[in-house]
Amino acid sequence: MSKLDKVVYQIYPKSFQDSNHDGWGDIKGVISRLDYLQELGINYIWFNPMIVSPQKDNGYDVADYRQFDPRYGTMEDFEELAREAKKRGIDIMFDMVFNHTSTEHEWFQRALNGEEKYKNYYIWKKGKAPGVPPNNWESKFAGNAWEYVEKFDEWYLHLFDVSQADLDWTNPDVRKECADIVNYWREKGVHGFRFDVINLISKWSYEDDPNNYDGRQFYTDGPREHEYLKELNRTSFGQDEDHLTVGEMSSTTIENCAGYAGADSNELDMVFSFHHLKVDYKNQMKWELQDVDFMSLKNLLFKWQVGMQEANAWNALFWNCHDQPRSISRFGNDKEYHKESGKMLAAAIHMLRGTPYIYQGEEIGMTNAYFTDISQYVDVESTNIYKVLLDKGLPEEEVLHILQERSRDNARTPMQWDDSENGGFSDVKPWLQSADSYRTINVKNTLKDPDSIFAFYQKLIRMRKEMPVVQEGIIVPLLEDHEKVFAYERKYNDESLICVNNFFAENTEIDLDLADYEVLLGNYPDQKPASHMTLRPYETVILYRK
Ligand code: TEU
Repeated sequence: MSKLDKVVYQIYPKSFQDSNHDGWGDIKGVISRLDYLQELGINYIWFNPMIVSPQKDNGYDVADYRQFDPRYGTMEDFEELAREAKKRGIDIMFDMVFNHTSTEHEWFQRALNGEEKYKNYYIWKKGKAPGVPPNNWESKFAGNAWEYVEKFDEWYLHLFDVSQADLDWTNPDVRKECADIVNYWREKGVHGFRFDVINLISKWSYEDDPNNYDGRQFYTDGPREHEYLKELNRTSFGQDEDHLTVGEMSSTTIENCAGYAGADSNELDMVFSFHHLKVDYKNQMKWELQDVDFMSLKNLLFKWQVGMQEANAWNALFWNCHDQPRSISRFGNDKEYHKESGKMLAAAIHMLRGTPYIYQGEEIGMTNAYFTDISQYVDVESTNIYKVLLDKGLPEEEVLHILQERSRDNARTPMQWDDSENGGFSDVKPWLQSADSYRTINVKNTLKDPDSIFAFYQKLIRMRKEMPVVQEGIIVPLLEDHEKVFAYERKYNDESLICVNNFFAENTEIDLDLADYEVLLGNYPDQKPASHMTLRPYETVILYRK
């Protein structure tokens, strides 16, 4: 199975490297940084969408699935990128956004013009009464999820921004269009695909959410999900032996993911699930802060690891992506223990069973942006919620604090290459300003330091490439009741690998039968395996026995 030794690196192209002095990252910029990625050792790059889009949601509002947005470059640039990447043993994964299109997409425009064929590509309903939407569902980006179109006296569904109209997957023409798009990119040599919020494409029904919540129970993991994914697999990427696919699953369950990413289910290779990234949400609410609930974090990671293993299904492993605040600021300590906690988080996730994803800048320990003014934010979700929270009566200071912790822009600030202005991302003002930390946390400094977070990631990646126990070993949770340590074993034939991780800034003790193990890797120089060990702040140790 080809996915076993893969490590995927996610590039947010708008923020990676500008080559033509417009403050906007581009394909040529990526090409100029491929040597860096080769040095890191990754073998796949997932690109967030670079196709034509009005950028209301940074490319997740697609206006043309087959053309690059000229701000990123041309098809020739892309072909050069693919060639240059291949030379370095790197494959390419594209993001397919099929739950919705931009309202500027030709299909939606033709729908608005009254062409029945295209109107049927989207989801339209009558209102409950004049001026009253069809139901009480809420958009993920705040406000009601329906928009009224006077011409039809009907409302269209948008689970995300009002400019992102949901496609109607019950329509076979829509399914065919999506498969054709995947096939178009396959012909261009792309064999990796990430499917955006793909478990929202099949809706259950359109009734009111009785709990006055956002309605997700009626549009998540719907009745025809597995059927649609099997069909897409059959009619597109499944025809390539060497494909790599991952579905982004919103509020899903292990039972459903066992199908989405089951070894024999002919749907996808793996899934992103997000339960472990909500352990600092108070009452499950993204915009209500609480400290990380470490025991929930542990339990969720174990539950998914063991649950997916029992189902013979496969996880994508990650702490970061373009929608999440930076893990080092969230689960680590981005000040006193920057290096220690950056490495610990890396080991904790990379030794698990599944395929690891590294989000740009994670490998050098990039931190949250710590913006102090709303004018610094660009993200539509952040700017919308800012208004909503102010309207609710929260003081501005508190709202800004919430955004510092939760805004998606924390992940989207420019990649930090060096300590020159804008961190070497661009020599003009970037579309989103750099985080101040670029002055010290940057690639140039990192590469000078043999003991860097980057060097640690290189070692973890090499271990996955070389060690069957990392690729295929079964997972066994350890120290399940320990309140500070996340520990587990991977077993493969006679081999055993144990990874222990202290998630706190204080020393803690562990008792494990480790006397005949050797230390493979750790973030403190002098750890000795023993049946009783003291782990220092954010210490990680990877131990091995054959
Ligand atoms: O995200 C799906 C999604 O629901 C969340 O990650 C979302 O960004 C956040 O939790 C809302 O609170 C995907 C993409 O990754 C994201 O960038 C897009 O904005 C979204 O779909 C719409 O296409």
